[in-house]
Amino acid sequence: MSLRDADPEVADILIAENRRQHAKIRLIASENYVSQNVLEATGSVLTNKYSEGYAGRRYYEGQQQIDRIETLAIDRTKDLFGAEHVNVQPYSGSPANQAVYVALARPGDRIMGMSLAGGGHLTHGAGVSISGLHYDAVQYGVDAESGYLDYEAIEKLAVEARPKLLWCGTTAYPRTLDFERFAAIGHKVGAIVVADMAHISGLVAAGVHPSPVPHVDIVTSTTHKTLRGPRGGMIMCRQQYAEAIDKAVFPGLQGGPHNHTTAALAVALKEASTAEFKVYAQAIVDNARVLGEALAGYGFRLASGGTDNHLLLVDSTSRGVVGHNMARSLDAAGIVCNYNLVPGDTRPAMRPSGIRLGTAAVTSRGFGAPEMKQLAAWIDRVASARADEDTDKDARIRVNRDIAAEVRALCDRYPAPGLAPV
Ligand code: DSN
Repeated sequence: MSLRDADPEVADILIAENRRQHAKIRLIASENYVSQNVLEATGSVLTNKYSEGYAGRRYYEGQQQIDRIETLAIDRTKDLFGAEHVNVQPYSGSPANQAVYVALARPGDRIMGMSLAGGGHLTHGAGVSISGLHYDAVQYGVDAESGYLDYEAIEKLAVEARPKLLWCGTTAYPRTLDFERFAAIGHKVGAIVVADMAHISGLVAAGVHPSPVPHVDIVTSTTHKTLRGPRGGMIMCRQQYAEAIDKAVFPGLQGGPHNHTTAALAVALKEASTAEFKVYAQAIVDNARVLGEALAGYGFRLASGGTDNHLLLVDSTSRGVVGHNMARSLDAAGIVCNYNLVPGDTRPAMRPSGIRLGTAAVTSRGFGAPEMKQLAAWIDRVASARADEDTDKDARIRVNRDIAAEVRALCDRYPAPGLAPV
């Protein structure tokens, strides 16, 4: 019996989400469209298997194929990134980062990472996460004026704080990270240096962003952002930390790995090692730059003045619209993003000044420079309608609805990978 016959309620939701993903433009910087082959591996019989432990050392029998797939994913990660040791079992990025704490720190130890407001991640020491609640977290941010990381200030803070772990890596920073500099700062004060390259791992794989692997002690990543794999996590480390990391992931934090995800990751890693993927990653960066330049031309202020990577932080108050309202209106116009704090923001996180835009997903659809300029023009129209006090609510709804129809027409010309035809 098909899913449609057995459970029409769920089938309807899946179809509606497929339609939404087709008909709207995805600018959420942490999302992407996986290939049909990655989807196929994700929805495979490997979801049926328990396999606590590691290849050759499991607590369940019947691991003949599971050991093969996990070893393949590990070997492909090592080849792609040049890592000494790899663990592909973390369920996602936050559990991967949590495993680093479990392996290498004790509750109460001092750790240092980038603040959420500055563009870091919750797990880098934010007060509301275990990383800030259970550890003595010292936080750095970006320079409020320039929007860039200030490595001298970070070094000064590290010398004062002498953290056990120094985190580098971002979720909302549009510029290249100097991992060599971070490693030098951390090692000078005796810290273990951890790079969280979740957002940029696809760019790193393609050589479009410098790799942290040669410089830092541990590298964590999600697998579903620019890397364009299934939702999951991974940890790479120097051999000296291998045993501690593996023990922290299992049995420290997790039970059985999600083998269907491991299989899909192996597929994605093979895709990411191709010449086509290098072209794709370069196009992500080129698209972000073109989108940024076009938005700046419409008077939007960009954090740090532009981008080197896949994302832009746009201060929408520069066009008279707070981030939350901008993101809501854009969604009504068929353009999906998230609202975000910008450097030096004095507004609360739920009503911040800006939006974050990423080009990984639209580049997977095949968008290029002309579509980026079109996108900027739509974003300008949405902002104008939202900011104009003479535009009443009905007129604004009409503007957004008109743009949504134009967006839909463009999306019809660029079907997204992996989606069923609509
Ligand atoms: N914070 C998520 C993002 O960047 O969207 C990832 O964890």
